[in-house]
Amino acid sequence: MLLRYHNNPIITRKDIPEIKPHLVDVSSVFNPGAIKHNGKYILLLRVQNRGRETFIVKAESEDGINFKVDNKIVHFSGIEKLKEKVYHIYDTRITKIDNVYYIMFAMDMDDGCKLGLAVTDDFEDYKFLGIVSRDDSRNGVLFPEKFNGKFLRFERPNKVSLKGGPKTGNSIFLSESTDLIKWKYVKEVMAGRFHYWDELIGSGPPPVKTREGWLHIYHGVATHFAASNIYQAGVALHDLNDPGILIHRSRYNILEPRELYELVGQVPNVCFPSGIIVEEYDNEGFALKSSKVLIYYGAADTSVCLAYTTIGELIDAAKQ
Ligand code: M1P
Repeated sequence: MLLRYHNNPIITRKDIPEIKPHLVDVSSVFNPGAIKHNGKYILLLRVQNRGRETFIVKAESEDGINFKVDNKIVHFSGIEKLKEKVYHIYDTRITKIDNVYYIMFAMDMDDGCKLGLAVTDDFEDYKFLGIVSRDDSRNGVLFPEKFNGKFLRFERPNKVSLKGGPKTGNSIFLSESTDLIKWKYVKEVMAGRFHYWDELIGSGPPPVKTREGWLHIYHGVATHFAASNIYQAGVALHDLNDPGILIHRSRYNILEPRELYELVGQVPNVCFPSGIIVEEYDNEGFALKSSKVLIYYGAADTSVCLAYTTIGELIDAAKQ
């Protein structure tokens, strides 16, 4: 039900400028975090070079479609002080809380994949705040407001090992924190539905506040096909006061690999939603049902694509 931008993909490897020595003739760009800052659309791209090393690069746009990619790599200052080796940083999710932007991402390290957190107020200087998960975890998304003085996030512990593949997971947890650094699980909020489109799951972009609940786009992976795992997007609604309560969850996916750029690439059959921009909120901070929504997603772990919808359509899809 999402409407693909007719000229997808909007960013490919060819749009990444040469940033010596790390990014020269890059292989792929995908899974961006997204947010609007000072009226501009910002993406934090995951860019891979031919060594399969991953770097984060910012892209900026006036219209959400035509992006200019920076000619420098994002540096999270302070990360160099970590004693542990960080192999890759990837899959950023951006949440604005009290006028600053928090960026949560996955970090591949010797003892698995951890969640990392950084902060910026201008998308020029970024400060690394720390490793913010003890367990192996990915797809951490912060809520844009506190609940009874506590920060909340959804995250997806990596407890499932696919044959021949990296560790992944089939349940999304709600976690809480008072300082954004130390987190504890509150409860499992969603589990994979075996035999259907979302056997493995993970949150997509950060949740959006609507009058009908927290709108939560997530990715689901169908694993019961011999040749390939199929990554799709779906949507759920959670209780406004207690997001640990799942109210609705879409029976059908809302975006699945159909176009060539989603079917073919570094990892075939992948639509991986990671960024959302909602254009209109009411004066109490709820997304308007009529608001246009831009969803940015990685296609086949190779390029960045855009799809449109509205808040009303997403709510209807969650209820189906
Ligand atoms: O290759 C598809 C995706 O695989 C992983 O997804 P998940 O986090 O659900 O396990 C991630 O590596 C993701 O970046 C990638 O797009």
